[in-house]
Amino acid sequence: MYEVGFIFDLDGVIVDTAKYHYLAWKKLANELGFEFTVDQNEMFKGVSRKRCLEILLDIGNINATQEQFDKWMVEKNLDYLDYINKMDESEILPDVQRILKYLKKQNIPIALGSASKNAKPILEKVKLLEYFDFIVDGNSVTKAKPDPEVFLIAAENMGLMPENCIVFEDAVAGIEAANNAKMISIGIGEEKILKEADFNFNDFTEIDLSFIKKLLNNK
Ligand code: B16
Ligand code: MG
Repeated sequence: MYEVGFIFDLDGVIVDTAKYHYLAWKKLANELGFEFTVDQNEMFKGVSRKRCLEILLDIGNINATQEQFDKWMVEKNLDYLDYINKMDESEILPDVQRILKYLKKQNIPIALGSASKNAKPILEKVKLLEYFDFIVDGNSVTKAKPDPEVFLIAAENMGLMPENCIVFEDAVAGIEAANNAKMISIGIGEEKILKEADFNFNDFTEIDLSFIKKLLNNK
């Protein structure tokens, strides 16, 4: 009997929704009269929608009233949802299903730990919802990553101690959150960016089952 659980971030780990967030934020920036670049979009990864808009308005040097702020949050999300609604299984990042299937077969609890308030519809769209025993997302938390709240709630839901949880993350703030939660952090993406992670892989194709088995048996 294993006593570990796995927590997956969503954007950048399971699917690449960052490109859709980018297009929706760029549209808003352009409407407000300034440019928003792909490089600037890097700052938005793993960051809550509200914080993203604050950063965007800083970039554009725009002072918004509360009413405008709320309106732009809604507008951006509606544009983002237009992209999400067109998603299907082909957008799942390489080999994510292989790892999820293996964990499911071993009866290992699986949770989602994402900052997104759209996590559930996205998992439904790409037909992965059934793999997840627990969904902890932007609707469940009050504090954003790097605060460990999202992952600690996932651990609590799985009935596990944080040190027995393993987190897959693509964002610096997410790795920090996992480390702050005293969990095992696995960086998915560039090692030089995610250097604080306990382990690093460019993507799931690099993760073989012997590595997962080792994580399972070390506990
Ligand atoms: P939403 P993750 C994050 O997802 C994204 O990386 C980040 O860019 C986005 O602002 C945030 O979700 C909130 O998303 O607007 O859908 O609530 O990486 O934590 O899965
Ligand atoms: Mg992410």
